[in-house]
Parts: sequence; C-alpha cells; structure tokens
Amino acid sequence: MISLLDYGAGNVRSLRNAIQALGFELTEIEHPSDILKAERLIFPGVGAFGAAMERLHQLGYVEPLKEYLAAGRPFLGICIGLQTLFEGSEESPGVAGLGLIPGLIRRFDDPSLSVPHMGWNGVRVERPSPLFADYGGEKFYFVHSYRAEPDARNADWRLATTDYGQPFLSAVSRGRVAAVQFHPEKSGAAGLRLLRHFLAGEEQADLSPAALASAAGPTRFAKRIIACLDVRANDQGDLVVTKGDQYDVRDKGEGGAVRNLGKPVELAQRYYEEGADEVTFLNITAFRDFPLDDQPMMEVLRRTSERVFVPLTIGGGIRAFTDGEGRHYGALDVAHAYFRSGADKVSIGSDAVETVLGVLARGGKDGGSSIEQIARVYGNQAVVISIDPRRVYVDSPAATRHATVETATPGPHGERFCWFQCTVKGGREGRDLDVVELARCCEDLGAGEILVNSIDRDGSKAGFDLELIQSVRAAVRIPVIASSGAGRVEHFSEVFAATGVEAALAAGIFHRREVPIAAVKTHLRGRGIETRA
Ligand code: 1PR
Repeated sequence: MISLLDYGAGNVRSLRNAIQALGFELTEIEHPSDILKAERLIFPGVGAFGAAMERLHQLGYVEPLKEYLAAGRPFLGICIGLQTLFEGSEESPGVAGLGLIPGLIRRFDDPSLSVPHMGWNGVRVERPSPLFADYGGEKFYFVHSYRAEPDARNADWRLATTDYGQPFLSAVSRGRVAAVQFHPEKSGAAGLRLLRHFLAGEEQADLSPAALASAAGPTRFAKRIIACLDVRANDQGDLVVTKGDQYDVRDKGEGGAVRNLGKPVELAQRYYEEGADEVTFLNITAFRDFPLDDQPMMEVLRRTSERVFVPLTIGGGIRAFTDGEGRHYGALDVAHAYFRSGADKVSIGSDAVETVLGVLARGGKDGGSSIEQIARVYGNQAVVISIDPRRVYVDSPAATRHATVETATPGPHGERFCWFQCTVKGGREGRDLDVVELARCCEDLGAGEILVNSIDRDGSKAGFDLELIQSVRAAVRIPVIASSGAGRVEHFSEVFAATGVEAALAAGIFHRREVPIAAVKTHLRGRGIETRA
C-alpha cells in the first residue's frame, strides 16, 4: 500500500493520477501516526522550502517522518521532497530541514541562465539503483530555483547529477530511502517507469547501458515544444478547440461559425503521445464568463490530467470575480479550482495588464495582485504571464514614451519603428502599456514564466515575431515562451537561434496536422538544438 504525504500546499493531483494510471492504490497520511504505519511513503513537495517545513511542523509530521527515515524504510521524495531531506535552504534562511542529508540547498546563481530551471534535462546516473534499472537515457522534467549541491559530506547519498550552470544532485538514495529533484509524474513514459519501480518495491539495483553512457558527459537542457489549445464554447454550446487568425476565431463571411478544430481532451492526448513537452489550454472567453461556473472546462482539465503526463498549463479568466448573486471570488479561488482540476501552471493575461497599470500608477506593489497571491501559495514556477501584444508603428522613437524597435517589417505607411502594445480581453482593448514594462513588472511580482503571443502573427504561419520575442527575452531572467505564427519547422530553429528563448508554442500547424511535433524536434536536433527525445 502506498501512502502519500500531501501536506496540502500545492498541486499533487498529477502525482495521484500517475500512481493510479500505474495501477496502484493510495492511502492518505492524515495523522502523524499514519507515517509509521506506512509500508511505502511518497512525499511530493511543491512550493517553498520554508512553507513545506512549517506545514510539516504544524501537522506534527516532522518527528515521525525523521523516525521513518532513520529506520531506512521505503521512501521517495519529489522536488521539495528531496530538498527538505537536507539541513536547510537558502530559500528560507534559518529554517531547519529534516537534516537527514548533510549539505545546504542553494539558489541557482549563474547569471547566464534563466531561473527557475524549468524544462527537460538529462541525468548522470552514477551507481546501480532500482529507480534507474531500465533507464534509457531520457530527460526528465525539472522546475526549481534551488538545488542540492554535491559535496564530500553527501557523497554516499549521490545517485544522479544534472548540469545547469553547475552540477547539482538530481537524485539521492541510501538503502530504500530515495528522492528526485525532477517530477517523474510529469516526465512522460520515463518518469512513469521510475515511479513504477518505487511503487512496486523493486529492489534489484541495476545500471543500464544508457545509464552508464549518461555518466560520460554533460547533461543537456532541452528546448521545449508546447502545443497550445485555444478553447471556447461554439454557438451550439460545445467546448471546442478553436484557432484565431489574428485572434478572430470565426470562419470568414457573414455569421461565420467558431472554427472547430477538435475536442480538447482528445487533441491534448494526441499531442502528449506525439511528444509535446507541455500542453497549454487557453480558455479564450473566460474573461467574460465566470470560470468557476465553467464546469466543462474543469472537466476537460480533470480528464486530460488523467492521461497526459507532461506539464499542463491553463489560462483564461484568472482574476477576481463577483458572480451573479454578488458573491466575490479572488483570483486565487479561480487558480485553486484550476490546480485542483489538474493544472500544473496557470497563465494570467488580462489581469496581469490591469495589475501592472495599477502598480505603475500607485508607484509600487501591494501584495494583493493575482500574481503575488498565486506565486506565494503555489510557487513562482506555477505562474505564467500570457501577453497579447500588437504592433503600434511610429515614425520615430521620439513619437512615444514606449520602448521601440527599429523594425525590419515597416508599418503600413512605411514607419520604421514600432512598439508592442499590451491588450486585454483577447485583444479587444488596448492599454497604454508596452510588453517590456509588463514583463519586467510581472517578474518583479513573482511570475515564473512569460508566454509571448502576437496578435499580428497569430495564425499567419509567417513565423514568430522575432523583434517582439527578443524585446521580452532581453527584459527578464525568467523563462520565455515564443508563440504565434509558426508555419514550418524552420520557424522554430529560427526563433531559438535568434532569441535564445527556452520554449516555442504553436497551435494551428499542429491542429491541422500540417507539421508533426516529431518533425520539429528532428529538424532542431539536425541544427544542433537540444530537444527531449
Ligand atoms: O485574459 O487572463 O482571461 O486569458 C485569456 C487567454 O486566452 C490569454 O492567454 C490569451 O492569449 C488567450 N486568448 C484570448 N483570446 C484569444 C483569441 O485567439 N481570440 N488566444 C486568445 C490567443 C494565442 C495562442 C495561439 C498562438 C499560436 N491565442 O494561444 O495559439 O498564437 O497560434 P499559431 O501557432 O496558430 O499561430 P485572460
């Protein structure tokens, strides 16, 4: 029987789904005494180090957990569940960890690298282990801003290391106690296999040929290819995957129907099977409907998270609402509902623009924004900002206060400069705010990633707006996702080579089966750009 130690801070639905998909039943740790009764204990940690330790103390779990671990009983920690085994973390100075493993958790500090380390990276398996018995050399999904440093004092715990600026401990074990920094429940088939080895109590320690090979050289961080599903109800009320052409999702001509490119869950599962590194749902009319009433959307998320084991992002309508009966809901309530339904990250569009306008007008942040609230509870890495910008052409930089670029694509009247205006409500309204102001302020508010769409390029197949993407890439240190305009495989190598972004997203060419995800990855590897297999 598997006992899950869910201390209630974050989204562990994905892990539950993975364990159930593997055919194992879970029992919950609901009382400190349950810990010493557990046969096999799995401890997924999400959120911040200090918050995790505080919750464990509040629940009275620390002492029984230390006793369980000291007895060397079967244990698998995940992410923060690895970090709390150490003595402490720079993330929460002065907060003691469980102290089972000597050493400190430190922040990534290589200025040339985005933080969090968010995406797919390899592991160097350093000794035989049941977890990696049939390891085939695949990459795993990481999302963390702090890392466990290998040193002489924890050498006997070292199971695998990974390179991101410098090597860090990506897996530790001693006897039947093990922990991994990456998320096996979000690492596709390779992650499910590793989970199965633990859940089945396999003790056969082995070192596969691929594991031996992995120990040879550096691990390589992959660029992410993300499949995006814009979702809304069609005129018959059915939730469909649609696709905008410069954000217009209706077929051309009088009374055009909402384009219908398929069913959300089926398409998401197809993309998972075809090798998408992440799947993003954008609920494109949620800005006007109250998402908590949108049970079909929550059902789509629940059913998708039961069969898709790579990160799921959901956006649309994450902001404060007052419903028809005058009941007030905060953005955190909407985000809770999305996480409970299976999302790993939430993306905020319109509300981020209004928030930043408020911060700039007030001259400072007040801790009450949707970004700050959600990042505080779920961690920075769970908050994505989705920008819906459009080009505004000007004759000269002096014509506007906004950050302009000298563009290779002149305006309709030959203007050689432009700035990128932020919009809300799916591009329906512009705001006096540019993408650089938005991105920088959102990073300061605690967002973990920026999705840069483009109204001008959306659905055009003309390629990504490289000048737009580069403007945002240069403005922040958090990961950036390029979006809008992909038409052929070369557009992906072009945007990675020109801007250095960590991920690229597409919709239309995948929905219409014009370009397979595998073809994009083959092309990128052919150009020496690392991808997950
Ligand atoms: O503003 O917080 O309620 O969130 C609304 C979300 O829905 C935002 O993320 C916004 O980008 C999105 N959205 C709103 N209206 C539309 C629309 O199309 N009418 N989708 C819309 C925007 C952008 C990408 C698109 C790429 C790739 N879509 O998701 O799929 O441009 O397209 P391509 O590869 O086919 O060129 P809130």
